Amino acid sequence: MKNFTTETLQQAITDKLMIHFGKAPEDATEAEIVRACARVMRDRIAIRGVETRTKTRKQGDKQVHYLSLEFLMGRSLMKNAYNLGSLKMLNEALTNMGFTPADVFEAEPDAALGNGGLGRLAACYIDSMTTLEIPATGYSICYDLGIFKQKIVDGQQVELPDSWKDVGEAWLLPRPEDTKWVRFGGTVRDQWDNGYLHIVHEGGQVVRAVPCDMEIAGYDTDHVNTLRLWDAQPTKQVDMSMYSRGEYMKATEEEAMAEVIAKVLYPEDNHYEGKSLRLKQQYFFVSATVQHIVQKHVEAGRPLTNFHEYNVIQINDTHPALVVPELMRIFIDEAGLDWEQAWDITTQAVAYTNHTVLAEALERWPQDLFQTLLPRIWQIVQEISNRWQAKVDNHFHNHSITADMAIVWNGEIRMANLCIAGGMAVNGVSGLHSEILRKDVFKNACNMEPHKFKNVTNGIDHRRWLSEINPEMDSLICELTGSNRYLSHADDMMKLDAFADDKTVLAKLAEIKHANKVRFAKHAKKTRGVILNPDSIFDVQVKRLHEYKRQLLNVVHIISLYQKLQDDPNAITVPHTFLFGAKAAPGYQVAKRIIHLINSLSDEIDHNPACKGKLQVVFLENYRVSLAEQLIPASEVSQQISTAGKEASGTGNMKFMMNGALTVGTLDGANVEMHGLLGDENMFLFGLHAHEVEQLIRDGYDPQRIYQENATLHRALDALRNGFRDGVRYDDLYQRLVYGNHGSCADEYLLLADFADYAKAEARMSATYADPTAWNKMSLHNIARSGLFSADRSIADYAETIWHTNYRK
Ligand code: 26Q
Repeated sequence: MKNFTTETLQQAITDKLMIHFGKAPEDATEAEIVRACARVMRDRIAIRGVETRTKTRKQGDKQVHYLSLEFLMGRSLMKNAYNLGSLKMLNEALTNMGFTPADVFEAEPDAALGNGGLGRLAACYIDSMTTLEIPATGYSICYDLGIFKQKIVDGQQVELPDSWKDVGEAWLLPRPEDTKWVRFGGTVRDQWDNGYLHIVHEGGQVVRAVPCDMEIAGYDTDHVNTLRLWDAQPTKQVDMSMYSRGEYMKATEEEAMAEVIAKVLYPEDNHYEGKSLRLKQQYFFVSATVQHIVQKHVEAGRPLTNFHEYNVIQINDTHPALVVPELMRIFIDEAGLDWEQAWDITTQAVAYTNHTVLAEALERWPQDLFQTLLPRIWQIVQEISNRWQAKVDNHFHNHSITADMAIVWNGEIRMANLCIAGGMAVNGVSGLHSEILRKDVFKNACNMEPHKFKNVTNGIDHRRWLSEINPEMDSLICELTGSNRYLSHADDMMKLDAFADDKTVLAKLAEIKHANKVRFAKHAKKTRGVILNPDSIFDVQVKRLHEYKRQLLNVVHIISLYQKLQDDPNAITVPHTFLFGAKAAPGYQVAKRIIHLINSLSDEIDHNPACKGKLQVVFLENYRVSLAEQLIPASEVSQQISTAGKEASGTGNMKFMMNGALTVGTLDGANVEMHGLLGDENMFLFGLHAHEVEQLIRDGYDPQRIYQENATLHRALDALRNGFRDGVRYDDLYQRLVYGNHGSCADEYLLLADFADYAKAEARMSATYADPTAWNKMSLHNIARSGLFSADRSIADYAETIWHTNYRK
């Protein structure tokens, strides 16, 4: 199909505006323009979608089904225009119509159907699967409300609802003809029918799952994939007879229960909560998805016995783990296969990605809840559990291993063990993380079935996270590598290494960074009224707020710098701006206190004249995908300072590296791979290694001793305890670090143990910054070697080692 020209695009947008809003371009608001543009793009992509599906069906290609409770898509307008090769035309068309393209793009709300890393990963992967022409579908829930909007009021986080759909819905294509029905509760009984035994599940409540599709265009390809978002609707219409009987509330009850399922995304990141509604969400989208996949397979005229040869189901963490019993249910209850056949197919079709080793994030559902809500699935899970336990017993003859690997145990269902038993592959998301899974978290399972355990290091959509958001850098890369081939072959960026001693190139690099900083400073001033100094180091930590990510270590270090500056006004020679952005889960009190602290410290430093032009702390409200897109190209230092062994991979680290920021970090997650590419000389590593963390905790960690022995740290922690000029004290955080509080052990994440080395790394970083040539050279090496972290590489790894599908090379 031919590309848009500026004229055809402009005409199409104008037509949409008139048809949908009855408006001429000059009367349209920016939001209306966004919706019109989205519809135009959507139509174009939808046509290619039809062609793609026809081709896939004809060729009988194996399909990938990527299930995730989260897809953190962000904005789509620029992305789709970019992938369709129409970004230039769109810019021109908008300008011709009297709009400022940047303002139009800025008016699109983020589709924020995710919390952070895991959800954004799914979004990057669907782009790469499409670009690599893998027939793939993403499945999730069409939440009304995405992750909450964060407001800072008096230094503290306040959550506001995020209704993204008013505008965002323009991307969605409702597909009522593919509606599925999902049953909750009720009873299960056996029934004999013509000599056959049937399972009958009846009663309870049936919810309608209606697909809303978001079509996904790939880069430089006509291939289109679909992100299928299930919306929940009541089956019964509101019962009018109840109304007339005066049972007004009861009449709307069922409707309310159905609709609440797709109401809101759970805002906990890396933390499990055993809420009944969450389990409903999981089964709702899993059941609708599995019904759909099996139906399509059958409609293609194929027997279920080869289901796994044509379908692979990748599950994003354990959240969609119910695919295992749901496949079994459909194969057995609906298709009449016997248990062995059904198990054989299921365990060859499902693959599980683990994203965390934090104990509090591992899903374990209470049996009572599970049994009431999903009676038939519960029966199947029990059978799976019993058979698995027999297999484990038979292999190890060891009671504690049986307990460790059990699926149902002590009145709980352990979803990770269900995924390991019910799938053909388990992968971690970085080398270190996969090693920890094999040697520690899942060591017994790995002993029994080592072939299942794989690693696929995470990656990011480098077209979005580099080319699209940093166009000047994109031009420089194209110029230096001789073409734009790097867009589909990220390893081409390696060619940049050859320019490490080229003064002109290094100067150009510095110039681009500075221009991005100025642009970001303008944006920050316009949107939030903060004044940033573009001639200071932009030192950035943006990610969800979690103790293991150690934002507090960064803060304590800044306090120590502040105190140093008070002793000696010349202590800081390179002006330094520390930028933070983070949402805290609404119920995570400690995380909220840390946000408050950052704002207190920011205020303190702002009011101290000695800090002027030298030191600044800024908390950026409502950190989200679209803010990251503006901030990352302007960043110079990337803080990746989690306690070693705790961050499964990290993906923000990759985005910063690709945009030329230098990392201050621990040897954790994918930082380890980064270090392998860069060496000690191109990043600022510090801190304990994962095995040393383990060792220290085994030997008995004593933060009090460190507090007593390190005078700088002692002083900084005392200041934290007493608080700053706003009068808020942080004794609770102090206690947590030094003595332990609320039953937690002191300093669980070893901030104090790593403090001294962290301060040294920051000092090395500042000293290097003072030498622009050295800095720019390191920056260049970072960009050059970041190609490994393209999601295209990750997806190629999945295709080769787990999915066994073809892909465009
Ligand atoms: C589970 C049950 C009930 C409610 C919520 C949850 C839940 C929700 C989100 C549990 C975990 C998450 C998110 C986890 C996550 O984002 N993990 C991150 O995944 C990234 C992609 O692989 C990694 O880079 C990060 O290291 C990892 O922390």
